[in-house]
Amino acid sequence: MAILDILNYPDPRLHTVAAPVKTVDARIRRLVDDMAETMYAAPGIGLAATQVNVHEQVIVIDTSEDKRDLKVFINPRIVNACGKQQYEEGCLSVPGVYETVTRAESITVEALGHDGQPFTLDAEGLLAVCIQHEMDHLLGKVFVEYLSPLKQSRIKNKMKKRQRDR
Ligand code: GNR
Ligand code: NI
Repeated sequence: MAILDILNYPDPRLHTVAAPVKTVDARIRRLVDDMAETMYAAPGIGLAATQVNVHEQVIVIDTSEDKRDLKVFINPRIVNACGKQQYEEGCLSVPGVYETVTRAESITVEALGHDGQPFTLDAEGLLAVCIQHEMDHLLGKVFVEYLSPLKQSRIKNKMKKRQRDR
C-alpha cells in the first residue's frame, strides 16, 4: 500500500469531472487500498479519487469511532434525498478551513463495492454529509464553492499564501 499526495485547493485539477469506472479490477482495488491508507493517515473521514489526482468515480469513507468500518463507493448515484441539515465541514484539500454547509439530511445511494458488487445504502447525519461531500469532489466541486464569493476569495488567498510560505 502507499500514501498518496493530496491536491490542495485552489489546484485546478480539483475541478476535473471523474469518469465512471468500467471494471473493478486489480488496478481499482489497489487504488481503493491506497486511498484508504491515505485517508486513515491524514487523518480524515473520507477521500475522493479526485483529491489524489485520479479522475475516476471512487470514494472511501469511514465515519466510525474505531476506524474499522471502511466503506467503498464506486460509480455512486444518489437515488433519493430528503430533508436538510447544516454541518461544519472540513476538507483534506482545504486544510484548516471549517465552514457550515447545508445538505440533504438523508439520502439513498447506489454504488459498486470494492468487489464490484452493486449495493444500496440509506445514510443520514454525518455519513450522508460525507457521501455528498465526496460525490461533489467527483463532480469537480470543493465545499468552499457553497460559500459567498468574498469567503471563497479569502480562502484562496490564505491557501496561496500558505503555499508560498512553505
Ligand atoms: O475528513 C473530513 N472531514 C469532514 C468533516 C465534515 C464534513 C466533511 C468531511 S470530509 C473530510 C475529508 C475530505 O476532504 N474528503 O473529501
Ligand atoms: Ni474533501
